[in-house]
Amino acid sequence: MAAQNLQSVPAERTAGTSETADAEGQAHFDRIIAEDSRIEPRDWMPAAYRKTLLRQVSQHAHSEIIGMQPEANWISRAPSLKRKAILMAKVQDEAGHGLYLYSAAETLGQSRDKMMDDLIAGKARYSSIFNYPARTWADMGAIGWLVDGAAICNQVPLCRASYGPYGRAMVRVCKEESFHQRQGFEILLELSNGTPEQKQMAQDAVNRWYAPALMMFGPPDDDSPNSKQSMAWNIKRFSNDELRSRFVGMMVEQVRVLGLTLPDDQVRFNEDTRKWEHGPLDWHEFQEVLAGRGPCNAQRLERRRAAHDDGAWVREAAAAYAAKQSAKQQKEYAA
Ligand code: FAQ
Repeated sequence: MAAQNLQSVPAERTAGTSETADAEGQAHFDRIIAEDSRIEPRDWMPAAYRKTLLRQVSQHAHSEIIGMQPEANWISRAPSLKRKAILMAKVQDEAGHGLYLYSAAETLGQSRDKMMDDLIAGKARYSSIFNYPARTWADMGAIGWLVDGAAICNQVPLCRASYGPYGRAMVRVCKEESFHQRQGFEILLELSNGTPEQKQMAQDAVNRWYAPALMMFGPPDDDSPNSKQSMAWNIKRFSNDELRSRFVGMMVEQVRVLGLTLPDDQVRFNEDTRKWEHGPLDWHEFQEVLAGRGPCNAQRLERRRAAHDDGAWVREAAAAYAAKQSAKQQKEYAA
């Protein structure tokens, strides 16, 4: 992991009140990036860096929250008490990830209320993958194995992201995602070793989630407008295609242990490039999902809005309690 940035720009420089201050801030920022060290919230940072991070971190937070829905759908229908308990724990973990990420995004100067308003107004992005339906219990396995697997592949390098609060949040998120991936793998393994119908159900789920999971890594490098700059700023460490190729390599090994197959007869290791290759993906479908026209976009947002409305009294109660505690503390300090 990159060394921590202990040396920060003094407060008067961070305000960026003069051109000199900005120039000094920029020089400090450039040095931190060149040293592969960390930018902290108190540091001066270019407006475009702040904007990019806010975009990525808030989208990531929204993904975790919306991502609870396909699995929450199966909590009441889990095949045993043990499976129900495990699934509930996993879905709760995703809520926690949203919490860490919204907190990290808040350090960039955006309020959580504003981020939430953008999400429920349909103005904010979240991962394409969560707009696909979870049709059978085997989908819980496929989501854990493929979706959490893709998330780990994408997010382990983000533990070294140049923005301190994001990178640190990612460390814990990745640890928890590893548990999620194993639970998904184990569900598929059990189904694969069950009756022929159960094995078929596992294979069908893998067939349905494979391509959307590959598209989670984002558009091909040639169509990825943000990658170059994000990599120059040490936010992203690898390109979308590079991570997608690594993911395919991981899945090729694991699917054999599962006794299943990947629905892609063009997967191969290219000896010349030393990279895994896969068959064509439907990027038109990806763009449709991003435009809000995926199979479950409307349902996911509607559910999120309803949950937000239902939770209003909890937020009000929590705010009233916090205000009371703070007033009590002030009184104690004054005494
Ligand atoms: N879905 O130029 P790029 C999880 C957008 S968490 C929707 O390549 P960038 C855990 C992109 O925003 C899953 N939109 O963009 C879990 C941009 O649009 P904009 C979420 C996408 O940022 C498991 C445009 O396309 N993970 O799974 C997607 O350099 C199970 C051009 O793209 C993260 O968010 C997409 N898949 O690279 C939870 C990881 N891909 O903003 C519950 C952090 C691209 O300019 C259950 N994020 N777009 O309007 C990242 O690593 C990056 O943001 C990428 C995209 C790689 C997603």
